[in-house]
Amino acid sequence: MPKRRAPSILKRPHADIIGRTILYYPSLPSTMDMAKKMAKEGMDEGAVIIASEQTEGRGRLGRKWVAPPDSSLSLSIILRPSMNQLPQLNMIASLAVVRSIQNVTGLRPLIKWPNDVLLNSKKVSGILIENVFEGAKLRAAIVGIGININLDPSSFPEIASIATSLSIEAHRDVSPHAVLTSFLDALEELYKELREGGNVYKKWLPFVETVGKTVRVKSGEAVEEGYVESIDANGSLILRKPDGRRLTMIAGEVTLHI
Ligand code: BT5
Repeated sequence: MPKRRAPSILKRPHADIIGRTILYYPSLPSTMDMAKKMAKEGMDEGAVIIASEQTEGRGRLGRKWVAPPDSSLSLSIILRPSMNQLPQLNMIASLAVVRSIQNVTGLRPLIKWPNDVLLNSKKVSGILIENVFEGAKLRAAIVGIGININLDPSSFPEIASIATSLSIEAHRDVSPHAVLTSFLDALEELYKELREGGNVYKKWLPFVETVGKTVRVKSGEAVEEGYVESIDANGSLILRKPDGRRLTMIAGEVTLHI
């Protein structure tokens, strides 16, 4: 087995929480697992684990996340929120991705419920949040972010028709470092707001493209169709069925805009 190379340690001296410590690895199976391990060992809140290459990058439900070397930003952040802040973590993470893309490229991304960031209706970023519990106590939330920077999706048949990258949409090379810095700044601002009891939901909702569409949503074995009336402050989808019934869906895949 190849020996894992030690990370470079970077600092953001001006940071209060996010990125006071940044560990940059040339290659990891997944930044999620390294961040989880470190969170269990007591690593500070806000630590960022970045990998230039992930050999087993993952999405939700064990799906694969494609991120060949030097094509993407792949990182996980250790946060220690309270239980009642958890529903808004996905919101602050996706909003921070949106803001960083806007800042660096001038493009206007949208959010597809629950966790995709889109440009021109194609996925440019995905977010994965995994919680670490000790008994019933929340020890940490690991926020994983993948952003396609210079990725060429046409080389990967499984995502060729659904994915895009910042360089494709901006028609130029995009600096991963610029996106990273802007993302960490945005996340820090939003996380502080969340901790101070601010309302992130109202800022996030206008960027969600799924509201007002007629969709098919798959959640576990269940498949539901209907009109998306709204998304509530916990991030659940409010679906109006053709028979008039209203459904609240906590998680799921929007597979089709009918
Ligand atoms: C996600 O899952 O979108 C969450 C992805 C999180 C990735 C980050 S990278 C850093 C950290 N470490 C990890 O190991 N993971 C996190 P989900 O909603 O389940 O979407 C997965 C689906 O997105 C796949 O089944 C593909 O269809 C598609 N996909 C895979 N790679 C992609 C890419 N690079 N760009 C766009 N779509 C992709």
